[in-house]
Amino acid sequence: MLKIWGRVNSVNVKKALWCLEELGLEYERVDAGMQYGVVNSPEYRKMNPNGLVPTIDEDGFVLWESHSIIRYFSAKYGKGVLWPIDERTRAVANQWMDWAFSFQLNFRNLFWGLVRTPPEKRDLNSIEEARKKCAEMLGILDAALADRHYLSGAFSMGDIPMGCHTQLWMRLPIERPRHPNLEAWFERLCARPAYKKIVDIALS
Ligand SMILES: N[C@@H](CCC(=O)N[C@@H](CS)C(=O)NCC(=O)O)C(=O)O
Repeated sequence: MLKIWGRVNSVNVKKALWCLEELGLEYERVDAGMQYGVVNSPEYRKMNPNGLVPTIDEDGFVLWESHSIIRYFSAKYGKGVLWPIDERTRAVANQWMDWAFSFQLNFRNLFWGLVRTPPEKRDLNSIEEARKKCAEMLGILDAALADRHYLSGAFSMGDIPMGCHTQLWMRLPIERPRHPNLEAWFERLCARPAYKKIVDIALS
């Protein structure tokens, strides 16, 4: 049985879970990270020496790094769907997956500042700086979506990481510039049952 460790409110865990759900795979999820602990136990560190989530164990095959997990399962079970067959299309999907980590570097200050920091401890300047930088970066995504419904044409693994970050961006109580193509893409993602179940949950 496929096992995955990670709390449901982790954006990187959501990426892996959304992928598994899109592929219709059965799995057992174990709460781990933050208030659940687990990640510092010797057993967990043996699997994932980073002490981070997510980690998967598929019949003894252990893998961590959310985007590597997405790529592995997409290649194994989603050829022609999550895993584009055409090399160039797949390269574009990979490009957006890698870019999501650059976005995440900026987005982290915004999300942690507003959601996981008590109001009296918030650094409002750093939150505003992160909001502006994220808005600017999302302008790049918006432009890329001007001539396509999904980041690499048809829906693929390339949509998963930024799809998860975009949900957080859209649900935060912040000022957002209009990004019509991004908003339309987000609506398309929201129409997917797996996205609704795993990704579009309350912020915490
Ligand atoms: N690049 C890694 C980053 C993993 C990561 O930073 N995970 C965070 C949650 S989003 C974590 O484990 N934080 C510590 C915790 O939850 O205890 C990945 O994408 O899997």
